[in-house]
Amino acid sequence: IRFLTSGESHGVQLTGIVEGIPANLEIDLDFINNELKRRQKGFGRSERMSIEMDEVNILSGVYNGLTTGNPIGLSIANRGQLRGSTEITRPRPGHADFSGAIKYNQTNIRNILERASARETAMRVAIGSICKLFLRRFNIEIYSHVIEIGGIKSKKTLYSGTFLDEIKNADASPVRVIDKKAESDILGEIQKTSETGDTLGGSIEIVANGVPIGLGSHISWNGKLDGKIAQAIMSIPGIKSVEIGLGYESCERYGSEVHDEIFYDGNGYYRITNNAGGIEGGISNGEDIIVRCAMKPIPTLKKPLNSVDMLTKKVALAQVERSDVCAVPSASIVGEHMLGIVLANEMVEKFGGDSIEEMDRNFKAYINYLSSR
Ligand code: EPS
Repeated sequence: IRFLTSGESHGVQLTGIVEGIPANLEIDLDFINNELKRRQKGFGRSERMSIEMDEVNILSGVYNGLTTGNPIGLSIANRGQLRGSTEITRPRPGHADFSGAIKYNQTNIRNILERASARETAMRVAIGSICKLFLRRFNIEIYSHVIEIGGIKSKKTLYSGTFLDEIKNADASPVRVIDKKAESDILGEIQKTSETGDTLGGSIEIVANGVPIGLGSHISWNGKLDGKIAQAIMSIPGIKSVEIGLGYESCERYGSEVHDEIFYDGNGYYRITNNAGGIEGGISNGEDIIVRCAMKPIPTLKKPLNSVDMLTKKVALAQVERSDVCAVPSASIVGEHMLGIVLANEMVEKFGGDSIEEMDRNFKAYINYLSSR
């Protein structure tokens, strides 16, 4: 599966093409649009989110509600369009502004920030939704929740198979935090931060349930599933670290406290811990895949940091744009979709996929094989 997006934050529309989705997959438009709505929510987003009503248009590759195997063309209109705005010459520290303007030889930083904007992730969610529908055909589901914002931590972190039902319900919280006390402290902190003109980051946990043993490979560096996931998640704007399973914490423990012992009973192999986050040697091991990632605070500050006017070379305050105070809840939705795109790609690679029927056959044969091991 490969995909491409185009579009600027305040341009006419976002455009996407995804190739490699097998033929005869049912496309539920309401599901895709609901995923787009989930990304738009979250306490701390800018008023832009009350302007946008993200809805996808399917332009090609789907006929009578089923994929045809052709590349799928998609668009999402921007309501918040901008025409004839003034030039921006004062880069925001932490944004793509400075390096982008130099690299692409642009005097108007707007030409950089319009594409660097996380608006682009709306199209990734549309494409990821198609991948989620596809994964659902094979009983793979992806969920996420926010585990920390601005240093306030949810008590429910380090998922190890025990509270999936609560994660499934994270949409009920305006910040996608499933610990009520942390949720209320975080809401207060976002409100306070917005009043002081500052911004907040946080961290997220994403869980894929139902992934079969054997996606990814140990045989070459670029076939490793954890490597592919890390790249996909790190590509989400603002993400600064990615962990699989126990992640960083595993470097501080004995091996006997990290590795998940293997057991067998009449129903097959099982584990009682999942510190590996469902991946060993770059290969899925049948346990839930657990990805955690940290997002830095948004670089656009209402109370701007020091910068330099790149036209006059004089000291200046950074550009102030309308922006979000905190977009961590939205990033968690984008994370679900980036993980979905990676896993969908691995499923197609392993089970060959010109049509869903062909994949079903291959998948069933593999499940039979597993029961013989
Ligand atoms: C963004 C700034 C804000 C966000 C935007 C990302 O937009 P605006 O500058 O128009 O207020 O709302 O996010 C989206 C539009 C979106 O759909 O997520 C930025 O600078 O990255």
